[in-house]
Amino acid sequence: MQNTVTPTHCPYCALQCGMNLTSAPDGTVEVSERADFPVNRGALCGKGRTAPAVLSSSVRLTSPLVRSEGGSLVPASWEEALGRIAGRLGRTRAEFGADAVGVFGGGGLTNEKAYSLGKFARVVLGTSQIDYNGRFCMSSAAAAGGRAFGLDRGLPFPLEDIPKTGCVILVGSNPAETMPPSLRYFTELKENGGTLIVVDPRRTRTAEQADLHLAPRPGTDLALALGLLHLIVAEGRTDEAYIQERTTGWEETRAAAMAHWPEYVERITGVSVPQLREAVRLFCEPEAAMVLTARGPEQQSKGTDTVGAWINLCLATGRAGRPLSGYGCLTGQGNGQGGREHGQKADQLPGYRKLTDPAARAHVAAVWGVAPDSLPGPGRSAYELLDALGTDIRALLLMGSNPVVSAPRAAHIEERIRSLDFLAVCDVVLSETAALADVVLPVTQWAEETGTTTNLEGRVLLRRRAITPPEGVRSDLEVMHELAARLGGEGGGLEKGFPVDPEEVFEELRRASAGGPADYSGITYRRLAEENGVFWPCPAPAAGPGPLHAAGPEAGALDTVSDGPARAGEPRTGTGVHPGTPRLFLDRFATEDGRARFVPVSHRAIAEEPDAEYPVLLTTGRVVAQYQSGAQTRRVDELNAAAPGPFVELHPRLAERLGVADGDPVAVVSRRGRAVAPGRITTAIRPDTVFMPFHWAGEGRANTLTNPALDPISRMPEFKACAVRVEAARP
Ligand SMILES: Nc1nc2c(c(=O)[nH]1)N[C@H]1C(S)=C(S)[C@@H](COP(=O)(O)OP(=O)(O)OC[C@H]3O[C@@H](n4cnc5c(=O)[nH]c(N)nc54)[C@H](O)[C@@H]3O)O[C@H]1N2
Ligand SMILES: Nc1nc2c(c(=O)[nH]1)N[C@H]1C(S)=C(S)[C@@H](COP(=O)(O)OP(=O)(O)OC[C@H]3O[C@@H](n4cnc5c(=O)[nH]c(N)nc54)[C@H](O)[C@@H]3O)O[C@H]1N2
Ligand code: SF4
Ligand SMILES: [Mo]
Repeated sequence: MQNTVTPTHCPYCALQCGMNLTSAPDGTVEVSERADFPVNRGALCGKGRTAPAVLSSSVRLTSPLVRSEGGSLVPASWEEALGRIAGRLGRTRAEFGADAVGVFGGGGLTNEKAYSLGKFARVVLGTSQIDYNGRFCMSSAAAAGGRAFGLDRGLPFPLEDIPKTGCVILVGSNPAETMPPSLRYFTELKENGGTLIVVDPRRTRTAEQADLHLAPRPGTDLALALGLLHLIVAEGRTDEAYIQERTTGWEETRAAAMAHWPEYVERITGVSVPQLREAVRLFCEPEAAMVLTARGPEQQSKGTDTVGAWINLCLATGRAGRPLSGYGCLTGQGNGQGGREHGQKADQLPGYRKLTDPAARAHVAAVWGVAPDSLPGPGRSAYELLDALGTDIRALLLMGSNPVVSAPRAAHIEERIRSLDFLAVCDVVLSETAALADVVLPVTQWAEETGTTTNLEGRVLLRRRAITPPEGVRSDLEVMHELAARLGGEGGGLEKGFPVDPEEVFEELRRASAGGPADYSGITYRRLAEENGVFWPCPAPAAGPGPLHAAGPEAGALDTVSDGPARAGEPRTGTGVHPGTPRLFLDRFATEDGRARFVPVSHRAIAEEPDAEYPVLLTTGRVVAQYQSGAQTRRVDELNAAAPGPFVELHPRLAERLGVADGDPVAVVSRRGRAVAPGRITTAIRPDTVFMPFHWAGEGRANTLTNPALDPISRMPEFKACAVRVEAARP
């Protein structure tokens, strides 16, 4: 037997780097460079390089586990484990109603899984109580993008446009640690004469590359953007012709910005007026410019308005919907983009449709073969759902998240999870959350199964199965198929709606998304393999009159039909095949009148300002060698060697006041709890702020401290700013 080489993509972040996997007859798997994939051109970070370590049976689950009479998790057969889950979910539903059963998904799940999970909740369980961890990720940017542009796609242009623009403002984004291969785009920007501005309370490895680093107090990005807009107006740098032609609502937005004087903004943010002026000059002088946000400004209780303020800055200067200009959000998880489009979100149906829209319900219900009235309405957002566990929600099915580590106010959420009547978790490893479950199902992962993801550029990608999974594990799709069979009730047969073949699921997803904002109907597995990804929207040419909503057309039907009417702003080819849409909004925005909408916003404080008792600000985030809750990467030796545990980053002045030396244990106390980790003293952070990464459980868990105050629109918790007290933790 020979080695086989399979081109595929990394299991982790939203860059979805291309890689080749070589599997040898003896079972070993190696990652090698895949230079033909344009996004990373072969480069990988340490997490991607070491990803095969998590395929090893020594660190993962290979048998279902059930909770024994004695209270411990013991191996069981699939038959028994699936039977228990179906029995308990069915009984909960019968006793307390369908909404007593909750479902929690993840932005790391493939499109096929996310789609099936949303369908499973609504069709099999009949519950409205489904949401997912993407709510903790980029939901504020999604809400602001939808509000301004009528459509939310992470980046409205490919990464390859970045080096060609004149200036990029990166707001609360640290790609040097969170997407290392993407740093090349910013280096090339500078080589081409463009400038990079980084807005971050810490002088990160990314900020070190910047021409200008602004270090605002955490939670004040909204004021900062308003101050910049004020200066843009005062200096006569607005693009009046563009505002006239392509936007609405400027007057109110202008008035709101004029109330934010630069000196006032300096007082709120700590960024000096000369620095504000310099940022305006760098942003406005070139022909084209971009603003990119990530979790810094988004994970705030005013994240939607904050992102809105940065979008306003782009609109006022004519820097959106034009070549090499625009606003974009750098999504986070492997399928952070696709995971938010196909129905695992509380208020959503596939194709980025709204659950409250009667036409959307009718279309999707027809694809699913159910009555539109049978679809439940919108449910609760992620934190609200987790907070309701053990009260309204008695049983939970969880797939693709580890909230015991990653949810805000985690000790409370852990307690809520423990109070459930029943918890079932599908995972690759025994995560901290899986360890609390009544039944754990071991599932296949990236290299062992085929599926699609959608990267931060809106590029839909094909991950291919490269190796045979170990005995004893099954795919998430099989789990849903089997549970549908057992929960189908009288007549049964529901499992037919949950195929185990991912391509079959994708074919149905195409039909369900057809005509929706995130239209995948023109995308096929074959195209994805041949074209190295396709950008949505990519509609299939309409087959005769009327939308593609029949429940039955067979796999090939959508791509053999002739050219239908083109939608405004979308390129067409003469072949009947839509080429996909790398760049959005160049002719018109996705709003009804085609214009972008200014939304007037004003500064407001964070939900929990420091006071005498809790005088310091805590912010949280990531380090390069660990991923998210660490469930996967904490099982990789090389990554643990590079990032062995939690720490508290603090300024020398604060350290001196507390009497702690580098490496001493530091206690951080908030109204939610107390965490202890070694201090890491650095001038790279503001003296009024401490930083903790959130990748670890136990004593150093950052989320013991964080504040679950929610943004009123996106329902995003305020991970990036809360009030704490910091002390030396003497043993
Ligand atoms: N190594 C690694 N890479 C990852 C991940 C991972 O866990 N580890 N996760 C992936 C996922 S899901 C995501 S969402 C992305 C996240 O990617 P990023 O958004 O780049 O990551 P964070 O570290 O959460 O936050 C970015 C920066 O925001 C800064 N910040 C904190 N508070 C504020 C504030 O109030 N304002 C501003 N402007 N900045 C602030 C922090 O100092 C930090 O440097 O990364 C993806 N890539
Ligand atoms: N303090 C603080 N907290 C944060 C953040 C922050 O910046 N600060 N960031 C937030 C953000 S942006 C995010 S995205 C969340 C992420 O936090 P989580 O939602 O906890 O995400 P992961 O740690 O990636 O958890 C994914 C789980 O699914 C498993 N898994 C992987 N692939 C599959 C699969 O195909 N099927 C199944 N069934 N399971 C799979 C993994 O092993 C892991 O246990 O954390 C949020 N929490
Ligand atoms: S940057 Fe992201 S996608 Fe690329 S190798 Fe690292 S974790 Fe994987
Ligand atoms: Mo994320």
